[in-house]
Parts: sequence; C-alpha cells; structure tokens
Amino acid sequence: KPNHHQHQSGATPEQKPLSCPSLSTRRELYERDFPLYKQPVEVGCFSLDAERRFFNDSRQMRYFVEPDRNPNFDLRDGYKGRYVKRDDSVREKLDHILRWIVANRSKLDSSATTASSRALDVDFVTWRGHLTKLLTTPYETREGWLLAVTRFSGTLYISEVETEAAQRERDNRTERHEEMMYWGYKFEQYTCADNPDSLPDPSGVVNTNEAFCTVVQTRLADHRLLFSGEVDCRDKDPDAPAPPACYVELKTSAEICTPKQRSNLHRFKLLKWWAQSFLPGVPRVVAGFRDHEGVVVSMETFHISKISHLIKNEYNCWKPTVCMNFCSDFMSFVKHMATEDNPSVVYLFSWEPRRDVTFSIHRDSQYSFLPHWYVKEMTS
Ligand code: 0WD
Ligand code: CA
Repeated sequence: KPNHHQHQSGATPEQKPLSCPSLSTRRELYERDFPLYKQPVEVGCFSLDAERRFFNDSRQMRYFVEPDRNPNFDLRDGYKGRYVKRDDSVREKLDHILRWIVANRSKLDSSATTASSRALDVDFVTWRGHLTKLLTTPYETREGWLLAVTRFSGTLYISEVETEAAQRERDNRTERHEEMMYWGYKFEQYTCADNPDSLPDPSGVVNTNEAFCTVVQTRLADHRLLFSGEVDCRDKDPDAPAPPACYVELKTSAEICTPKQRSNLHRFKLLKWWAQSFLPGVPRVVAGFRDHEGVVVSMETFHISKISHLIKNEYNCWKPTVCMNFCSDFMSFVKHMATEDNPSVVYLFSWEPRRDVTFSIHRDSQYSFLPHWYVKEMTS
C-alpha cells in the first residue's frame, strides 16, 4: 500500500499557506515490496516509414542477426552522405499512438465495456519513453522533466513537454555529439536485416524517420496502462516466443577498460537500459562496445531478468523496486490531482533534481495536446 502518496513539502501551513500538493522523489520512501506488474501483453503494433507516415502494421519490423563476438563495425561510415535524420523539432506528442487507438478501438473494448460506452478500458495512455523517465526519477541527478496530463473520458493521457534546458541542449549540440547520435542507428544497420532470412546491409542509407513500435497493455498496482515503445528488432527464428518476448533492444556504449568503467555501466547505464526494456517486457539488450573512433570492438548480451542480480554487488546502487513504487505513486498522485475530465485542460507535472514533483493547471493553452480529430472520434 503506497504510504507516501502525496505530502505537503517544505514549510508549515502557517508559513506557506498556498503551497500546492507535491510528491517526494526521495528513494527511501519507495523501498518497499515490489508492486504488482502484470506481464505486458502486445495488443498491436504500428510502423513509421521513411517519410514518417503511419501504418497500422509491422512493415518496419527488422530481424536480429547475431554479430561476431569481436566485430569491427565502423559506426562513422555513412554519416556524411548516407544519413537521413528525422526532424527532431517536430513535436509529435501522442499522435501516432492516438492514430493506433482510433484504428484499433474494437481490440481495446473489454467484456466489461458495453457497445454504447465509448470509454477506453485503461487508466493511462503514454509513450514507453515517458514511463522510463518516471522509473528513473528517484536516481536522476541531472535532467528534470515536464509531463502534460489530460483526463479525457476517464483516461489519463501523459505527453512530455520539452524543458527549456533540454531545448537548449538540442540547440547547442556539438558536431561530435550529432555524430555520436548517428552511431546508435548505424549499429542497428549492422545487426538488423529486413527479412528473417536475409543479411544486414551496411551499404544502405540510415533513415531515422523509420520505426517499428509495439503497443502493450499491462497493469502497475491498480493502474491499467496502455503504452507504445519503439522496438529495434526481433529474434529471426520463427519458433521464438511470441512478442514482446522475441524482441531485442540494441545499444552502443563506450568500451570498458577498467573496473571503475564497468561499475559506472552497472550504476548508471544499466538503470536506463533495464527500465526501458522491463516496461514492455523485452527480455534482452544486446550492447556493442565502441572505441573513441566509433569502432565496435566487442559485444555483450544483458538479460533483463538478470540485471537486478548483476548490480547487487555495487555500492549504493539503484533498486528496481524504488523505480516501480515511485512510478506507481506518481500515477496515484496524478489520478487524485487531475480530476477535471476535459480534453483541453492540461495538468502540467514538473520535476527538477533534488525537488518534489509539483503541478500547475492550464486551460486551452499551448500545452493542450489531444488533437480535435481524436476527441471527435472518441466522443461521436
Ligand atoms: O516528442 C517527444 N518528446 C518524443 C517522441 C520523446 C520520445 C519518443 N518520441 C516518439 C517518437 O515518435 C519515437 O518514434 O516515440 C517513439 C519512441 O518512443 P519510445 O520507445 O517511447 O522512446 P524511448 O524509449 O525513449 O526510445 C526508444 C528509441 C530510442 O532508442 P535508444 O536505444 O536510443 O533508447 O526510440 C528512438 C531511439 O532510437 N527515439 C526517438 N525517435 C524519434 N524521436 C526519439 C524521438 N524523440 N527518442 C528516442
Ligand atoms: Ca536502441
């Protein structure tokens, strides 16, 4: 049972009479039993093509081809000349997920929902990436977040708003950083094939508009969730388990040369990798370790179910139960605070490291994110 749902932080009421309810992110408050997290079930998928057009199918699915233990992938190849970069100034908000929902309404109607009821049978709709940020919040010391929440027909929609700091970082990326962002996508091209029986083609163009996304349903404590996440590839064996258990997440990371570097991987990177893949039930992360010149020199597979054991030897390390309990309590907090059911009202939850989560309310503002076509479709 969540014991720290929400609390008034800081000064006493006499000193600060108008303080808004807030939620603490202190780790100690979330060290209790692991909450119920139901096995995520894939309820559908969609694809975004080279022009970022939506398709209600798996045409962008790719197949994992296990590389050599010591490959020599040059991640810099093609950066100049064979790279089509997605325009990351376009704010897509939840639009692709909402299109998927409109196209798949019937799949989501449960036995409890009658034909006359138009309501979705879930409490929260969001991107997996937003949930990853929530899971890692108690351990995050650098980057805050802004999450816009709208209650519409009983369902809470969560869509991220870029912070000023994040926008500044995006505007001031160095050429080196821009190139390193390409490396992750180039690694996918070296390890993924377009068909179960073909081979990767590193001579092609890397186009980051293309994506294959899974849509999963699950439950965290008493919160019913529907979210989507981008999936890099799947096991090419046709006898592999059904999705999401056949999916593989690909990562690149700096080569590990010292025990200190290994410890840092465990303490910081594995937290993000674990949170991202645990949420949709993706069982393994395949990492390519690269040198400073962007050449992948070794490979390692991390099984998500083994990561919690792997980190237990680290001093003062992160705990999965803290991540999940914080996320669950945040969702309870949102349910209690975002009470007005109105597609043009946004409850803006904000958090900065070393602070509590707070929120503000905005009507018909720049923050509104549910498109008219969606509201119309779901109310007609
Ligand atoms: O508009 C926004 N604020 C965001 C949009 C933030 C995060 C994601 N997105 C959208 C994009 O449409 C993207 O296709 O969500 C999709 C991916 O969603 P997700 O799976 O929930 O996001 P996340 O788990 O953060 O990232 C998964 C992968 C990344 O792989 P790595 O291995 O680097 O974690 O999606 C890619 C990236 O390959 N990715 C993005 N692709 C396009 N736009 C974005 C982004 N903003 N962020 C991550
Ligand atoms: Ca990846």
